[in-house]
Amino acid sequence: MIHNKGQGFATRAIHHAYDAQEHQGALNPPMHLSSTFTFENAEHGEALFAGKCEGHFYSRVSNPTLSILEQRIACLEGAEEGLAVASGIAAITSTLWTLLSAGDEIIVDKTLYGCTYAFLHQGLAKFGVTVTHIDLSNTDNLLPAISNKTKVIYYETPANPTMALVDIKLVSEIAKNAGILTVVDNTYASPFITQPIALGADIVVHSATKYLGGHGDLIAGLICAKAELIQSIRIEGVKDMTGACMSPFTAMLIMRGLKTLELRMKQHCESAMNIAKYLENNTQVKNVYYPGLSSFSQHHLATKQMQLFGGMIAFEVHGGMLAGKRLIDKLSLIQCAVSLGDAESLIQHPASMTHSTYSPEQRIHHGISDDLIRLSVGLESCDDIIDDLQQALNNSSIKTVA
Ligand code: 3LM
Repeated sequence: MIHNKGQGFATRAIHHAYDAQEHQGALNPPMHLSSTFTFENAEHGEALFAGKCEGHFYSRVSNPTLSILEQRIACLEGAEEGLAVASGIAAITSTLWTLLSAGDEIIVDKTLYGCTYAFLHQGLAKFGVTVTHIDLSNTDNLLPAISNKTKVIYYETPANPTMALVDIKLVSEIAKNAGILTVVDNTYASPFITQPIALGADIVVHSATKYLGGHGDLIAGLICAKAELIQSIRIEGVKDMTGACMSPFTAMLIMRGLKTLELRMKQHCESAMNIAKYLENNTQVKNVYYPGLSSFSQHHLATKQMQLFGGMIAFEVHGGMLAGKRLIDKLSLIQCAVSLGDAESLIQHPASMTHSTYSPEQRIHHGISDDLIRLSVGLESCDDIIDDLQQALNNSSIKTVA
């Protein structure tokens, strides 16, 4: 294995946990398309099942190709171990089902991705877990919400779709003092921008479908934490509860994506900054939410815990939801689609798409405005993305407010 302590992010994203010379010189890790693995003898099989020796026995539990990816993402997140699963939602469900039991309480942020919200309220709540939302962008709300039943604190930063940030260091400190585990969904930022574990978080979950894969051609999830936690999530959450393992082919595609993660993130961030400024200066645009703007209410926190400010922007145009939808319909380069972190710029309307799992009343309560438009800034030439926004704003009869 290549020893890479002290190497840069991109080097680790390309090389960590793989030595071609151990694989007949193959530059890329081989894809182990094998559901099962043979034992040396019956005693070896028994020892593997009892966890008394290391090795693979069934790909729902572990697989050599996945293992390289798992070590690589753990290295990028600064975690002891990683775990590859079938989707971002599989990462979330496998983790939370492992950590929580009936009677426990989970404190979650006010605003979360739509299907995470649905899982918490329709999934976890059905099995007797109490779900308490608080606005974690104000850390003062946390201590009063903690009870002796609180086992987990869960949040996204930046939050999908509002872009609200959570102070990872502060929340981790409060949680540690109270003996509570924190789980951070790091999908929006990616480990290139924020590494929650270094700031004190216990577990990081990812939708690897997004920036980590980076090309819109797969669905996948990743989990990072201390070895002991990963082992319980692997055995209880993935092997026995969800069965939501990743295919070796998907692992290969993610490792291909990771090779350019740093390059891509730098470009996503540079373009997003330019586009956020362009939108902010446009009189047809009412509000722009981007952590890199000095007008962003949590800009100071962003500069503390984000290396760059990400590729996601939320904004509202004058004239509200209908005007926003008209704008989306006039775009031609920017594609109207959910998901994010792809090479293609993607735009969508959270209230009717990604966050339609919330009722209209819940959306108001959770701070998701009907007027909000979400843009995932892609890797096209930035001027072309701005030109497309400009022509769509010109052609969608959105009023101008000076
Ligand atoms: C989306 N989001 O367009 P998968 N955590 C976060 C996410 O944004 C997502 C997941 C977890 C979107 C997907 S909506 C139908 C499309 C912060 C996904 C779940 O299971 O890999 O999709 O990840 O915002």
